[in-house]
Amino acid sequence: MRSSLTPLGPPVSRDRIITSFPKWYTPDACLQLKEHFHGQVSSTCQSRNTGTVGLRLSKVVVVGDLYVGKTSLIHRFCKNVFDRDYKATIGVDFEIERFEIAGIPFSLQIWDTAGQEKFKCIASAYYRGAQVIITAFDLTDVQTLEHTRQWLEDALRENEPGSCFVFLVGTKKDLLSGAACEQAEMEAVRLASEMRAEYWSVSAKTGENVKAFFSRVAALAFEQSVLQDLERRSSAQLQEWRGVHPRPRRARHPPAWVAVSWGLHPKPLLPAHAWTVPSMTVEG
Ligand SMILES: Nc1nc2c(ncn2[C@@H]2O[C@H](COP(=O)(O)OP(=O)(O)OP(=O)(O)O)[C@@H](O)[C@H]2O)c(=O)[nH]1
Ligand SMILES: [Mg+2]
Repeated sequence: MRSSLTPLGPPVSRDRIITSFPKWYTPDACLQLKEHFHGQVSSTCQSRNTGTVGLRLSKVVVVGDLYVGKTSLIHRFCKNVFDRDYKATIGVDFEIERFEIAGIPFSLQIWDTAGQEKFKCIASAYYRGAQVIITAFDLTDVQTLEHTRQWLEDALRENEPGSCFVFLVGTKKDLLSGAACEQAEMEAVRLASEMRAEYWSVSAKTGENVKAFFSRVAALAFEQSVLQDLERRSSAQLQEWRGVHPRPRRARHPPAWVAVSWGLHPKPLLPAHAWTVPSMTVEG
């Protein structure tokens, strides 16, 4: 079954339809603990009053060391494939993924960047304007976790402070189990809290948590876009209203000294002593 609400292009596939707010991976490192869409967002979606949200693309940038599995994660989600062979990303690449969230069409533009040092300057040119930054590391390689701070710092530098949702994603979950997995996740959750990021463990190989993760990304980005759009429209309306109803100008009175010297003011406004002419002693 497919939804037919999208105004542009073919309808979105069923597994891209989000009706309830997707849950976090762990409450110890999550961006929002709530379980429902913001009330204002729900009512705006119900009345189909979401402005241009459905027509815009929300930019998601995926960064992290080479070989951690950024491309594999994106390909698993967008194409449902997994390639065991490593093909380094050269510079950048992107995919567009369409959703229907609370009945409204919404699209993510997911940028896959190269982890190799020699491509870093090409990739960093694409960080600007990100609504979501995903910093990926390999759960089996602690060094890649340590490097996520630097990747995040570089990506944030190109964006307005506080404007991006940040995710920390541990990849290749299928390669770890039991205590080793718990240990790796514990360290990652600690770092995620410091980075103010939401933490997720995923496997591109098995597909574990991949859809749930991107649904969460899409829902948070969507909600923020709707709220920002509402805010933009209400401030535009206010400006317009002010244009039609200009503020009454304050009555212009002449300054007090003019009023006094023109005799408009019955009494001097300054204290009496300020008006006293210094007495002159006439010697006789
Ligand atoms: N077992 C396992 N291997 C994975 C997983 N994800 C990726 N890999 C393997 O890890 C290697 C690197 O994956 P890529 O997705 O190409 O890594 P990347 O981060 O895009 O690398 P760069 O483009 O160089 O930055 C490949 O051989 C993948 O098959 C996973 O979830 N499980
Ligand atoms: Mg790649």
